[in-house]
Amino acid sequence: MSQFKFSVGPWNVSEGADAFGPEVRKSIAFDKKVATFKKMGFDAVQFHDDDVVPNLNDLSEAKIKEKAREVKKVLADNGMVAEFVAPRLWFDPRTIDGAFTANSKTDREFALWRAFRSVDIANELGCGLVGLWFAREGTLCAESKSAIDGVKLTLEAINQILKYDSKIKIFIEPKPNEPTDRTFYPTMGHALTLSAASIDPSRVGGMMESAHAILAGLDPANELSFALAFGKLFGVHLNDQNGMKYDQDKSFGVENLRAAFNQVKVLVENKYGSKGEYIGLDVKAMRTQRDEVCYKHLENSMKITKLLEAKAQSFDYALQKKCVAERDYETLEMYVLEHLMKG
Ligand code: XLS
Ligand code: MG
Repeated sequence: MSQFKFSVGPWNVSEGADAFGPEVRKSIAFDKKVATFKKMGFDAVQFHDDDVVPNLNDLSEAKIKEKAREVKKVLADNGMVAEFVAPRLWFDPRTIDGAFTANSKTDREFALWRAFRSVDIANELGCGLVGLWFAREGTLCAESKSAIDGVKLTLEAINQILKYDSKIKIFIEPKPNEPTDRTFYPTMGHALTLSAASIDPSRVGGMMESAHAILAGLDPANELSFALAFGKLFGVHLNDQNGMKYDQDKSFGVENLRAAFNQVKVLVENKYGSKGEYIGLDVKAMRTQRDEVCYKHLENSMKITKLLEAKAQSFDYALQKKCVAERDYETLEMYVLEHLMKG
């Protein structure tokens, strides 16, 4: 029996378009996706603000809340809940040059308006958690912004959100680049520094995405451990990445099995999930997947997580203790590999 509850966003089941080619699969209606997620064993859905309320820029705050309540009913009808709501601060023309760090004051005000609406939507969905992935908080040309001012502007925005709602919790999802050339917040260390500097550090934590850590040249399990050490791991996006290139959002564990095991093991050992946290997936089906098999990447990622969870639960800690005492880490390393390769 898994200790984990799983969550997934509707964007994980996409039509397969990429930067070099158009859509290859049919669109699937949101309520159909939710029903399938439930059948697959997911417990929660994670959202961008406009996944819940399309075209929210054109709606009143009251209408936005009303639409959010309709989605909450779809979730409830399927026995599902919401994990978090993330403002999509990278699509709108007013976020071309960043959101909280945009050079235009009116663009920064728009970004804050969207962040406040994500708080409203999260409250209507009953999840109380807002996710900030700083997609364009950085520069394409280093001289276009001051990184120092960027950090201060972002901190001010986080504080504004914390003041807007005295209960909302925020996670920051660090990523070193893409779509921007250099972000101001590449690692979990940057995320938790913003937390510590905020007006309420207890309500600001981190979300670790495996591929983002790999793109930063870091070890995902150690990024998790850094947040866990401070009791600030509010979420995860487990996936995988084949080296330093564009963000591939590959199925969890398919490229770096040892690194995937280390991630699951640190989550198991630290009872991740015992305070209501979810194993979130942020994975894309290969563009080659046909419509009939367009959920396979989610099924595979969940299965690999559970298989590695069983490996973590059957780990020989007595042998680990002996090898550490004898400082024989080669034997320990070989044990781990044999443990993973054993049927
Ligand atoms: C990018 C982010 C994005 C959403 C959800 O990796 O995870 O998918 O903002 O956080
Ligand atoms: Mg992600």
